[in-house]
Amino acid sequence: MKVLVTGVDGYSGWPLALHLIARGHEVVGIDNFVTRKRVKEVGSWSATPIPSFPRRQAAVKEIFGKDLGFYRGDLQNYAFVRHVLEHERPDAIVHLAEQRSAPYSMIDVHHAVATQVENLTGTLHILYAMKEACPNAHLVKMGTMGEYGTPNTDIPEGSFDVEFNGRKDHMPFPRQGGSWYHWSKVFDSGDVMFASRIFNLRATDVMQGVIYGVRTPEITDDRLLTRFDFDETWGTALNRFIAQAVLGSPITPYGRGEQKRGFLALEDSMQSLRLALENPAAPGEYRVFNQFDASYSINELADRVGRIAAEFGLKPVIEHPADPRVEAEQHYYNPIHERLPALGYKRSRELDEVVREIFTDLLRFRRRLEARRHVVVPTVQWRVADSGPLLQARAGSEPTLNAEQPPPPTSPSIGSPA
Ligand code: USQ
Repeated sequence: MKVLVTGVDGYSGWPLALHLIARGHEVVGIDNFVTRKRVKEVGSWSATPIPSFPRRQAAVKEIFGKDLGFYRGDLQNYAFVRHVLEHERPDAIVHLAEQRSAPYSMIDVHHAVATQVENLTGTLHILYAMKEACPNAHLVKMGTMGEYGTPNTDIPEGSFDVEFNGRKDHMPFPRQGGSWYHWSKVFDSGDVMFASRIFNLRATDVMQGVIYGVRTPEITDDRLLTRFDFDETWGTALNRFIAQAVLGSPITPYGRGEQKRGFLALEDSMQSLRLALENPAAPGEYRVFNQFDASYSINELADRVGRIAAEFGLKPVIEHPADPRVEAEQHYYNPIHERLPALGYKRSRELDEVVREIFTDLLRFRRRLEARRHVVVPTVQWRVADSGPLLQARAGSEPTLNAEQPPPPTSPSIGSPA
């Protein structure tokens, strides 16, 4: 199968390309390298050294003996998107190329707008280009478990039966995003669902939990490493906790630490996406997969990291800073996840073994963590509009809007000293 992966240079896109190539699929990628720029914008970098994309392609050729096709370009440019789809006519598209950080979207109005404009525009461009160029292709769209929020009920896979005032229907489950980023995914979901109906497209919307880990079996060489972010904006809680332990910095579960999320190892996320690709939705079908393995509270993650850190001779302390986010710090959480197991999904990695693997890698790259140790401390407050302390303190730059995107109309103060 020929698969187009948008965001192929990213944390998930890169190992997905390797995973598919290793299994005989043809992969073509798109990226504009905006994540590399934006991580720099907050003064950070990947703990793992990431080669340039041409060097990544050369490593794939050498190690797998296969070509990884690539287009450098921006999904904000419809002519570009249509050109790629017309030229490649892929069997499937895995759409990962979105601004993926909730904290980044909460910095100020400009980051909120950039997140939503880019994410929604890129998705709409893909939907229209699919209609014009490859209407039989299957879209696997990366959404997030965070679209549902944390309701006090079980969470179905996308939709549920409702009875109201004596009448019944099957309807989308209510979405309650917890950041401008999460809302962009909610709006995307509505657009993909609608497009599948009017354009008769095949679509799978993946509600993915928090991914952890830095390795998959295909990453056999340092040139094939995927990125590992640990700063406040781009690093997820578990990745950050391990980096904090390596740095001797306190581990920071926010607030009461009883926030629960669904988690999935990187390798199992690749397995899930491949299963979705190999078992496509029918024409006109919009289906939703809840993609995670197990739920943990943030306190459980912190405790595990602390326990496993001791095996490496580290003695981290756990501190609870006030929660900078606006979120429930204690809540019910029980999402259903049955559709992927029904396709043959089996969990292959346990949390503890992956945490040990991350420690092993991060200790190798400790000097890269040391060189950016200031970025692990949380500074952004979600409650205060336009505070922008993170950018002012660290970066001194405007958000990196994608090419062809006009600058925001009023952004003179982002990161500027005045
Ligand atoms: N948290 C801490 N301490 C930290 C960092 C985070 O307690 O130092 C807490 C947050 O307050 C939150 C939880 O950990 O309650 C998860 O935060 P996170 O930064 O690990 O993940 P999140 O912002 O939810 O976003 C990540 C990915 C995003 C993906 C999402 C899946 O960045 O792309 O969509 O996980 S989900 O969480 O299911 O929405």
